[in-house]
Amino acid sequence: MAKLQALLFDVDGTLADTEKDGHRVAFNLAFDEAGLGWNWDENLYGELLAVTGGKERIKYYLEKFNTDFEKPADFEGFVKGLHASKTKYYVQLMEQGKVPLRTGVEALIKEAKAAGMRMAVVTTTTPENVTALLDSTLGKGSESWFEVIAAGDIVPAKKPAADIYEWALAQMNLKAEDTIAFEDSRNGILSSSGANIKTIVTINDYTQADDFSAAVVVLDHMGSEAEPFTVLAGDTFGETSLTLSLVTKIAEA
Ligand code: XBP
Ligand code: MG
Repeated sequence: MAKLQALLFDVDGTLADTEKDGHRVAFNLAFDEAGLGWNWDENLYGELLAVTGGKERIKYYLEKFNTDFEKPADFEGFVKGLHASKTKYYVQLMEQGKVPLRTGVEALIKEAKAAGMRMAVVTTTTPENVTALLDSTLGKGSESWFEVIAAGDIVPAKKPAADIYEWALAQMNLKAEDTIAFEDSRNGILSSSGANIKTIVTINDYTQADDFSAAVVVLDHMGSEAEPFTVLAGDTFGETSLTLSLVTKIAEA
């Protein structure tokens, strides 16, 4: 790498633990509203995370875990409507401040912003969800700190395909080697490394057993002075939190 020029952040599981207490809860509220009687408990949701994207996840659930469900004639419309309802509930949950940022995330983003480092969001989730999370955690309008929000259906093939990262790089007119990605899951790192982007992984309960052999560094979280990270793989040069200077060292090593 010549010089680090941009930080590319995944959202779900990386910036915040949105899956268990955000997306999963919102799906269940939408299922209740539609009178479906479906319930995605924490264990089942872990299995459903094999597939990224909410609409795709609903279809996967019906293919694999609820095969008796009689699909309505307009199945695509049904899934789309259910997913729109889920997004409405998710945004409400974020507005209520139900999900905080993970350790060290706010500090790194604020430091990068102050230093003029370019940043982007690269996620499979719906754009409204990104806005809602950033508004509720970093403050209204904080989305504008990110030059590009690569999200949702912007590319047809979601993670683990590399398309969303490649799309973000093209938008920013950057090469993979000028950037570093932050991910939390196997599907995420398959996507970022598929685009040849060095990736720092912060694991979570759902992803701790995933294969992260493609990561340059694997941590339990980004760390802070009060709560140092634990290094699970890779070299963090003796440091204990992901400052911009450490991220730059990792990226340029
Ligand atoms: C995130 C996801 C998303 C959310 C749901 O993956 O899998 O699908 O669970 O979002 P990643 P939508 O962190 O790898 O981007 O319901 O808005 O699609
Ligand atoms: Mg993720």
